[in-house]
Amino acid sequence: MQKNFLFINISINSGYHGVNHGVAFLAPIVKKHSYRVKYIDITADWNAGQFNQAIEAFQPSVIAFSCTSHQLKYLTKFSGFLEERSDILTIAGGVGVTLDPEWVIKKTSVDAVCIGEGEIPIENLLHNISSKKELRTTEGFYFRNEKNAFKNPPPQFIRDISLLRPDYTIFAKKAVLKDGRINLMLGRGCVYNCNYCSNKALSSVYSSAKGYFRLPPVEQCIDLIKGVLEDFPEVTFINFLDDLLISNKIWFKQFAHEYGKIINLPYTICVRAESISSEIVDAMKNSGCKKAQIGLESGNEELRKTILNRSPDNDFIIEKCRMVQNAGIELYTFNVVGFPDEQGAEMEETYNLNKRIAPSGGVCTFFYPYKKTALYEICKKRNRLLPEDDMLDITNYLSQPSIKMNAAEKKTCIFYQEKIMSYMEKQLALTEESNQQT
Ligand code: B12
Ligand code: SF4
Repeated sequence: MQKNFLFINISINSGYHGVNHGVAFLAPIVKKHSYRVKYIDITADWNAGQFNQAIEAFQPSVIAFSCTSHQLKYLTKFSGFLEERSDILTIAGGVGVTLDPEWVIKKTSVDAVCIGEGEIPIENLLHNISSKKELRTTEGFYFRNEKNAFKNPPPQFIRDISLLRPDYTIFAKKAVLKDGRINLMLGRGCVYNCNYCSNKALSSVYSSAKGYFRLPPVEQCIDLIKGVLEDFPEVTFINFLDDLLISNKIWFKQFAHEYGKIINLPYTICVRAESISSEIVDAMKNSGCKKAQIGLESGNEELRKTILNRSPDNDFIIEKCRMVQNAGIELYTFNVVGFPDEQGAEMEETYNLNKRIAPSGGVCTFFYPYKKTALYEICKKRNRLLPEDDMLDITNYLSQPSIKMNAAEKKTCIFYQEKIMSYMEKQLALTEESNQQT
């Protein structure tokens, strides 16, 4: 039997072209089982001919799709092209699949779907394949059957992630490295519970979510980074995508110290106002942090607290942002408009909060209600959800309002998204100009 394993990342009009970090962590496990691994990033709406041509070139025995909720429509389409291929085992995983495995089993043609983190389920599946055991009882996978599905709940998530190592060599080099910059993830999960975010829902697929937020020991993180730098010696800048590296003060201070001493490359980090202190900012600065990204989401305190479940008030946020900026670290903000019943005046407050902070740049996206989140339920109760087919047509959160709105609400929402984005573009131009002068 061919031992060729093909990962397919579905990313059509997703607003992002880069690596899939989840797949980077799964690839070493597949390789360990002596498979040849290939990764395809589908970024255009391929027809059957294009799809089959790409498949034939590799002759896989397993095809593993990965996608977010925004790409599920294409999972249906592409897995449909493989419906007659009983020689290929087709599986799917990722955030979009984890949040609604029942939908995926019903509406797509994949043989099995993985719920939650894939390391243990993939290991078990490949083990069962090589030892010719019954696949349909593999933990963490729902298997399609003619009438219903074989449902095997996920095993407990890996508590100690210190030995997990991503393999970025499976991706095209231009996806991994952009102008010497690389994106990395060190931890898993989050301690907060923002109503619009999928994190809580992702952790709740486990029988116990206790300990879901995990950071490897500092030594292992440095080892992981060193391994990546051996594979990609051209790296000159690291973007850490983790939400919460600074949330554990003791861990972060130790990490910053070791990172500055051993890795010593400039980097970007995500921050939350609650975790910023002068000690943290000093540690960031002294270890080479050049940029920090903070989620403001909305400038209206009431909306932020009651609808988004984010508690700090504006003055507190501004004070923390100043601490970062005064240390000479560029600050970028994330903002969202188009929450259920959000008024123009509230979006104006988001604009005004940004003006008070004067960030080096940032983005403003449209709210999208992800299944199993608290805000999805709020939208449902308030009759704000779009019909399912319309939701599936929205392939990212950058292009359009994503809940039911009347024409005037929609116009206001688009107006403010554009207003905040154009402010960000101006701020970014100023930042670039001042960087060129220094
Ligand atoms: C880092 C990150 C990014 C990075 C990198 C994304 C990437 N593809 O790796 C950047 C900033 C570029 C990004 C972009 C976007 N992101 Co993002 N991102 C995250 C974040 C913070 C962490 C994701 C991550 O790497 N986790 C760590 C890895 C190890 O976990 P994982 O990806 O889930 O993979 C594991 C399992 O899902 C599973 N698995 C994954 N694929 C497969 C396949 C098979 C076959 C199997 C068996 C298992 C399996 O095994 C993996 C290892 O355990 C999450 C929030 C979160 N905490 O999850 C949001 C999140 C995934 N992003 C989200 C979104 C919406 C986007 C964008 C669409 C935004 C946009 N442009 O509009 C794009 C789309 C990117 C894309 N096409 O993948 C949403 C997805 C919501 C949803 N329900 O689908 C999330 C959950 C945040 C949220 N708002 O709730 N993102
Ligand atoms: S938005 Fe960020 S801080 Fe809030 S729960 Fe999600 S990952 Fe955590």
